[in-house]
Amino acid sequence: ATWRYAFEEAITDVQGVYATKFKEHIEANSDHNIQLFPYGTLGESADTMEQAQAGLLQFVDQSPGFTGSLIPEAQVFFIPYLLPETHEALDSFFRNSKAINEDFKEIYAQHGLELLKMFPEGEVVITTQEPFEKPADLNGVKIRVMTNPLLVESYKAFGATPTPLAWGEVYGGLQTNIIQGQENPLFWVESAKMYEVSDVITFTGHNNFTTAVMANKRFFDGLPEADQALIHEAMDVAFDHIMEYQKGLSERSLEKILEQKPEIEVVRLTEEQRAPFRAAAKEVEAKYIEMTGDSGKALLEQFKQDLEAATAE
Ligand code: 6CS
Repeated sequence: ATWRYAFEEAITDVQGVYATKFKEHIEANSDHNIQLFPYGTLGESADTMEQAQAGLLQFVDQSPGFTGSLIPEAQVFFIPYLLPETHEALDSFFRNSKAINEDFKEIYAQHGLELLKMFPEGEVVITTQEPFEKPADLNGVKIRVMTNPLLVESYKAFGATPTPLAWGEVYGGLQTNIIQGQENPLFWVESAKMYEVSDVITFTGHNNFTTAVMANKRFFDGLPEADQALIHEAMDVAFDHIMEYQKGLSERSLEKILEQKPEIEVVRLTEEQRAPFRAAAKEVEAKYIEMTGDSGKALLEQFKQDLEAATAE
């Protein structure tokens, strides 16, 4: 059969590289074909999620940044400074976390989705027009965020004016000054040419961009066991590949950005400067609990336990 798989980026970006590896493994080991739909070919993230839930797509990559209103618990990824910063700890966390591999799987299943894999895409930086080093510097600055209620709370706690927008509106919004900043990993700042419409890149260390790949659950449940096993195997192969692929990716992307725009200002907030942003995380965590209740609270506890295990290694 031909299976349709949509993702939120170009074929040469992290989600595209992941999807390509998955496709190669499936096609090399079965008679099935995977048809890939990069960003823009089927609409925005919200559109492809609807298509996956309706069974028009068999696979979809949608980041929790857009899943937050459908699945409130998925907002846990936007509590600032929660995820570890090192590659090793992230790798271990995503591989071994019970919250991710069991608890979230159940939660997504309630929405007709078979969660297959979550993986990190890279450290998030903030791009702006003016430099900032403390929350007060962000007062009145409109920062675009993905359409995720908790991400809105994060940027409020950071002192900014958050503006949730679909991806397609970001470049134009920066160009016309409807927004003055946005957050994303460096590979995306480079490939989507965010640097053309931003003057400052700031490392705050507050997050890593997480994404999720899932299948339509009815489709997945109806497959023979051998196909289900092959899909899981291909997801594992793609995960290994993408973790390897990401080594040095941020550094390479920053070099390319600096080649294109040498005058862009790169700021790395010191630990001291990060302290008030770190402190804001408490407030955001409280909002998360408010929004998700007992289910979110239990998930966060498991999440923290898994993080501890991953960073202790
Ligand atoms: O900021 C966004 O909306 C986009 N960022 C990334 C890294 N991937 C896809 C997403 O649409």
